[in-house]
Formats: sequence, C-alpha cells, structure tokens
Amino acid sequence: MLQSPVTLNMLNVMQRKERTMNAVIHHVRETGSTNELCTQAGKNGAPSWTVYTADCQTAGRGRLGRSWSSPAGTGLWFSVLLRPDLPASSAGLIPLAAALAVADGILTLTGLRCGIKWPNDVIVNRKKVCGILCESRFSGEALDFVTVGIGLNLYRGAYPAELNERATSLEECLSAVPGRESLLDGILASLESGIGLLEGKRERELLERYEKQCVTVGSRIRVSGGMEMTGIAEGIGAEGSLLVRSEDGTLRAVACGDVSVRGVMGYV
Ligand code: BT5
Repeated sequence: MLQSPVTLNMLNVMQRKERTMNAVIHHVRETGSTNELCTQAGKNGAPSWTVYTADCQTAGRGRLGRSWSSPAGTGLWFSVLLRPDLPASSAGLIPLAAALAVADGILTLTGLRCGIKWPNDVIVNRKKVCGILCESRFSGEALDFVTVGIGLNLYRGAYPAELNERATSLEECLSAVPGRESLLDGILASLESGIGLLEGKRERELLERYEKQCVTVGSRIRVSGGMEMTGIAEGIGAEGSLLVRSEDGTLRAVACGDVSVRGVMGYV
C-alpha cells in the first residue's frame, strides 16, 4: 500500500531529477514488491521514470520465481518504469544497462569498483551486492514498458546468514555507506545515460563499457536451466546475449538461463 508519496528525503532526488528526466519517486515503508507496484503503474499508463522505493519488501522477487530478501532499512530496494524508444529485440540490453548503471553509480559516489556477472548481478569480492530483475511487457510486437527492479544490499542484515559465502553488502566493502538518496540519484543518472545510448543507437558503446566490467567475459562458465553447457564466455552479442565457446569449439549465443562463473559466488 502506498503510505506517502515522498518521504526519506526523496525530495532532493526528485528536484534534481526533474530537471533531466522527470523522475517521479514514490516511497513506501513496506510493500510486497516494488516491481509489482511499478508494473501495476505501467499497466495503468504511468509515464517513464516512475520510481517506487520501499524500506522493506515482504515478497521481494528474484528471477525464475526465486525470492529476494529485503528487510527494513538494510538496502536500497527500488523499481523504475521505463518506456524506452527501442525495438522489442533490444529489450535484452536493458538488464545490462541497469547493471552498468548500478556499478557506475557506486563507483562515482564511493570509488568502489564493482564487477558484473552476466547479465545483471553486481558483485564485489566475488560476492553479490546487488540483484536486478527486469520485467518487460510487450504490446503485440512492440516493447510497451520495462520494470527495472534493483535490490542493492547496504548492510549485512540485507541477506540471510546462509548466503554469507555468496552475498555481500556495501557496509562490508566501504568505511562509510552512502545514503540511499545519493545512491538512488547516482544510479538513476547513470541509467538515464545508458538508456540514452541505447535510444541513440549507440549500443556498441554501452556494450564495450559493459564488457570491461563483466567478470563473465573471458571466464570458464557453466550454463544451466534450458541450454546446458560449459565453455568460455567470449563476449556479448548485439542483443545482449552471452557468446560462449563450447568445448567442441562452436560459438553459441546464450540469451537466458543461469550462468555460473568459475571462482565467483561459490562456483568452483
Ligand atoms: C535477482 O534474482 O538477483 C533479482 C533481485 C531483484 C530484487 C529487486 S529489489 C527491488 C525489486 N523488487 C522486487 O521484488 N525485486 C527487485 P536472482 O538472480 O534470481 O537471485 C535470487 C537469489 O539470490 C536467491 O535465490 C538467493 O539465493 C539470493 N538472494 C536473495 N536475497 C539476496 C540478497 N539480499 N542479497 C544477495 N543474494 C540474495
């Protein structure tokens, strides 16, 4: 339920953003999932850059039906509604732009350099600090809108103890954790420039920057869920797929499925 459209000192973020992309930020104390709020808003015709943030999610969603732990006050949990001027075939690039926006936003604000595990896990010290869930809606052949859901762990309490080996938080990597408003502001600004590159048909530029930060590219990987294979990830395809050289020498494009990267998040 919406409690109040703006709290949490979001006013600063709104005022700054309104000068560029007209972000309208709704903050709630508790909700099931900000992706759900955002998607409902999208179905009701809300404009691009409508943002929902929550202190706490009671049914935070991961990919493939998994859940995302999001207790109160431990992380930045938010979703952004985008109506990009892009063909449906480019929808697969948005998760990549979102991961890059998180990594860039954190770098600019704190100097901390994060890696990206394809397609959109943001990692530090081989552990996941941020998960992203993009949900696209199509109208016939065209892309109608995309909900970009971002869960950034700020404090240890964000994730359950059993994920200690795979998850981390900014608190564990920095001497001071920036405020949620500044992080949101920085990530939205980077996301705006990434989406701008895509809309300006400059996706190669975005992908080059992405590849530099992607720990998957150049690594030995295992793909599961759908296509099962192991091989070396050689790069990113034009539509955001992962190009994998399998053991028999063929190059395949992996568009979805779970990818484990040797040495990252517990995969040995
Ligand atoms: C993701 O899924 O990484 C996408 C997470 C997206 C969360 C945001 S929060 C705002 C918005 N609203 C939502 O409802 N969702 C989005 P996936 O790759 O499937 O990872 C899920 C797996 O990560 C779980 O099965 C756990 O193993 C692990 N996990 C759960 N909570 C975590 C946390 N806080 N930090 C790190 N790992 C976590």
